[in-house]
Amino acid sequence: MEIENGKMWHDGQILSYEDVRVPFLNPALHYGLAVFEGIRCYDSPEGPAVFRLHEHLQRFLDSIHIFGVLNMPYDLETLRKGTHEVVRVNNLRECYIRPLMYLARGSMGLNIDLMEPSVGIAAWPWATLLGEEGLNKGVRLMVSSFTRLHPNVIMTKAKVSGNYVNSVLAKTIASRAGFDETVMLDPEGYVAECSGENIFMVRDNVIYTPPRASILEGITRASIITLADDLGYAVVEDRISRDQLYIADEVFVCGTAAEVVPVREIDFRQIGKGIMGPVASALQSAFFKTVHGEGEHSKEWLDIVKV
Ligand code: PPE
Repeated sequence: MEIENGKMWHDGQILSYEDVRVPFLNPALHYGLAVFEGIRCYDSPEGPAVFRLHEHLQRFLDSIHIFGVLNMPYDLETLRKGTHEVVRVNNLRECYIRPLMYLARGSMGLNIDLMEPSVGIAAWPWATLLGEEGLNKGVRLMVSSFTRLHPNVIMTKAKVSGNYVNSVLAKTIASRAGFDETVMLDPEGYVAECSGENIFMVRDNVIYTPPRASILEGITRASIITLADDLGYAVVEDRISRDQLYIADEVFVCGTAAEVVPVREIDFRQIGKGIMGPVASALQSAFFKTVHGEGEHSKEWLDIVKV
């Protein structure tokens, strides 16, 4: 499927992309007033399986609630049915799913109460974000000179499109400098997250990850914490400094688009042995088993699309 030839759900209808009319004078485009989700669907013996769809759609509604939009017209079940429909009409077995609520119509001022939301859900096949090689051999990170968002400037729990300017600034410099991703520090200088992933480190067989206050509460992150617990690892949510990352035995990052990716180098310092470590490897395997319907949590976490 060519991405531009797909069909999408838009305000309750299935349309081709070119049939969706987005007016130029729309506040979402001008001010970044939109909220999105990123969800993956994996092939499984029972059919296309959407990973933690309920949790993603709940976070979508939570983001809209945090953002303060009072006139969101769709509930979770409507969005769930729309998501299934998009996977079905595009004949997809494995894909990335992108719901977006955007303030499409109404006043061009800055008062969201004068704007009306529209919601679209698109889906397309999307390879793992940081590359197959990164998934196996590890990626290289740099610490960004941009600070991650302060929760009283832009709220980090909401996946608001405008927030991603911060991620784009950080990621673009890292890419131009030849790195795969960038680690962002919070306003106090502690490790927060990457431009599009949460981060974990391992030291003496204990897994550490930054606390939730200044990060996006990743659904992959929550899943990894559960899988780590199943495997008998202690997981500690604690502040982490950049030099604690440098001396970790292992570092790995995770997110819907990136999946579970080992880190082999940060700021030109090798991490651990410079290859995927045993903890990242065990968790990556458990994650892929689960999303493909073969894990202990598969039944609970996969929403099967009837084709
Ligand atoms: N932090 C940020 C800033 C973030 O954008 C993501 C997801 C995560 C953590 C991980 O969250 P979760 O997907 O629930 O485990 N980033 C999305 C967008 C990536 C993109 O490049 O676009 C994603 O992975 O879908």
